[in-house]
Amino acid sequence: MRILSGKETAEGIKLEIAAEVQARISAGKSKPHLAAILVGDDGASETYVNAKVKACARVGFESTLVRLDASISEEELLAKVKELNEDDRIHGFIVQLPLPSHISDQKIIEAVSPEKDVDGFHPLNVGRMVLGLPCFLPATPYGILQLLQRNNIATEGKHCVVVGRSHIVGSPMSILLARNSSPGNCTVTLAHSRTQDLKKITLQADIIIAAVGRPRFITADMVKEGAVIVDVGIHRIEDESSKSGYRLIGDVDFDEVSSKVGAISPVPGGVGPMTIVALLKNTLQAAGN
Ligand code: BQF
Repeated sequence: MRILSGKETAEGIKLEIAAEVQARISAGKSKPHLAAILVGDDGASETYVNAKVKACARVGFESTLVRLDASISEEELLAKVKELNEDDRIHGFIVQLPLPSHISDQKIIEAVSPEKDVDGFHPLNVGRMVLGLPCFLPATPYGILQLLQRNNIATEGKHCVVVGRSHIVGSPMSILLARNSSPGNCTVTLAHSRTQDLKKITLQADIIIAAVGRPRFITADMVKEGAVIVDVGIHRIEDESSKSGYRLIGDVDFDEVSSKVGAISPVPGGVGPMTIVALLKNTLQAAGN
């Protein structure tokens, strides 16, 4: 069994990005500049935003973190989005999700200028993705494509079962893997919570993308011997032996699945670091030539 280390793969990509930043600077161009809006003080969201800011520093990007109180109105947040849309110093920005329940995620997503939408969540970018036109790809599916490509996982003609149909992961992943490109050209099944006889379907998969959002949902009896498993899940479980009091696990029961499969991405250190690096790639793209 091979471990698909997102951590190592992402390190290599970060070196490439850092070199491109240096080349930009030598050519008298600006550093790519990513901004992130964080609303409220949800612990996990803070961790994710901090990881993005740190990654920017690692590759020589500028970054700006905009922290706003959880009680901010939708109108005030829209005004901040408009401000970032109009700020020429910022090439791309994200609004960390989820937002407090009194604010509409969709309304905020649609307010972000598509040219600065490095999360690729704006309907214009989603539509362009579906059509195979140039766009910002959503970071997690983009990161997974990079993980497969850079670890030489063959996808052409393979049966890929995506479990989970979220707008951020499952749905775009199914579209990207079905495209006539590389990685791509998969026969894709998109399974979800209403799928009947899921095990019968996952047992046919050459590649499983586990993005259901349930801890250890994919068990050994559900996977074909030699299959490639990409675990998108990220769950905190109590762990008294760890100094934080918790540890991270995925949507796949790694301990029982790993001995049966051809390759598997771990949690942590799998898809997560690839998501961050995909955001960096989008930001570099947003900065232009
Ligand atoms: C790792 C995310 C659910 C909901 C909103 C590295 C990240 C995670 C894990 C990270 C995620 C998950 C992010 C690891 C960003 C991925 O070493 O395993 C990095 O920072 N992520 C997010 O911004 O919003 C989320 C998951």
